[in-house]
Amino acid sequence: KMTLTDQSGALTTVDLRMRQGTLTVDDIPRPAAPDEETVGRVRQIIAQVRAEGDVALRSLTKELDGVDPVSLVLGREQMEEAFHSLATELAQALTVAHRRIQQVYEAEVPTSSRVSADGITVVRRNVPVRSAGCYVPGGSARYPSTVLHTATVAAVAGVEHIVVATPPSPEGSVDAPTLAAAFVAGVEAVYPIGGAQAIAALAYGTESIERVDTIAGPGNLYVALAKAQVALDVGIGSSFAGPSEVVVIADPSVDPRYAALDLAVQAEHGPHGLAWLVTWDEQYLHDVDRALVAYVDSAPRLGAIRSTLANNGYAALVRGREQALELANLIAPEHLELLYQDGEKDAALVKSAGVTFVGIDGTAAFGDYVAGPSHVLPTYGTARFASGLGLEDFYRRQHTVLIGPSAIDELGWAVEEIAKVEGLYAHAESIAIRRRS
Ligand code: HSO
Ligand code: ZN
Repeated sequence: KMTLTDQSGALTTVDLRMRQGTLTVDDIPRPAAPDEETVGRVRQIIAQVRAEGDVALRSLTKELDGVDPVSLVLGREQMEEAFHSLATELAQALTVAHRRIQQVYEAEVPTSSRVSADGITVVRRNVPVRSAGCYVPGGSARYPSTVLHTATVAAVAGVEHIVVATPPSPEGSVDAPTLAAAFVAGVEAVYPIGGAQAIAALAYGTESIERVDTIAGPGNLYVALAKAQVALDVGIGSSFAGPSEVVVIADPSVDPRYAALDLAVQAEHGPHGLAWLVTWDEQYLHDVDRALVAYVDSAPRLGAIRSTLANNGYAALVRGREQALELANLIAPEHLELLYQDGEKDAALVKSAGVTFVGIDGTAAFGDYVAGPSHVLPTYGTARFASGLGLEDFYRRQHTVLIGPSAIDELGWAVEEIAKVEGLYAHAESIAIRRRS
């Protein structure tokens, strides 16, 4: 295990400079796994929604969110009205963010492929799912940006029906910025329903809510557990977008207050986030830590930041860039910042991160809103094998195999050989009969 040396400031210091041998994934501290009781509660909620539909959605929302939804479905007119109610700057900001996300994904639309050899032609097509449900978290913040960062990707992928579920506002509706973002992104309906009950409704449908083919978007523990439980019935994507995480690799070429704030950026999503400062300069580590303490003391979201930092806030002292990147790859964070001069060439050495920001102005806040790539990203170390939300989350890849007249002569023998060794005689005979006639 790594030795956690002290927690005098905001971050727990980890000194890796003298460490011999390479670090492994098991050296990285991770938050604890969910308990059985929560898993069971989620199971009950899903069963209740499946059994009672709208009635369950209303009573669970009353019980868990403390509000009565004014309506279970909000339509395009309400979204449009919300959009026109916004201050011009906000409406423009949402529009700019939407346009940039759209540009990034339009450039990524894959071309279909076609390969012909030995009498067989294989065609690959990307077929969008018919409908997608975007889950947009609520809680202590609201997330119009998450509407854009999910629905826009689905729309570029060609999904015909896109809906959003999000926890209700205190009035039992959905706040105007979130509704407006849904308008901008071309969403068909917004449901003021959150948590496991929303996931159940999207997966199985109710009287008012049509079931979808795939669910995208981040969520809290309840949402994550609910997705895992409905995964045989609906697409849930491959990455786990849980509490926000950031690793900031920085050195004295950057104002320590920048690094401190960038740690606070993801920590303020709290309470279960993860924030690491990684540096090779001991004095700088203390400067950032001090700047972070100074910020946190007056921060509006002090509670969330503190709880993230207290549980999962680390400052690692490393020998240099190489060890910094090695550590970052093991942490496999949702966001990685190379906050120093000439970071660009190091970016190629990053293997495991949801997204990497390079440059001294490379705050992940750009990515959360306007950079373009979806901010729905793998957390909890899943960046080791998963990617951020992308077009693939809304496509099925399908192959069409055209067997031409010469294939029997050219390849039939190979099928027979392998079928025989596997002892699968019908397989072999389906070819043999054709070769004989
Ligand atoms: N940092 C979050 C996304 C977000 N930030 C939305 C602000 N609003 C997960 O990447
Ligand atoms: Zn954020």
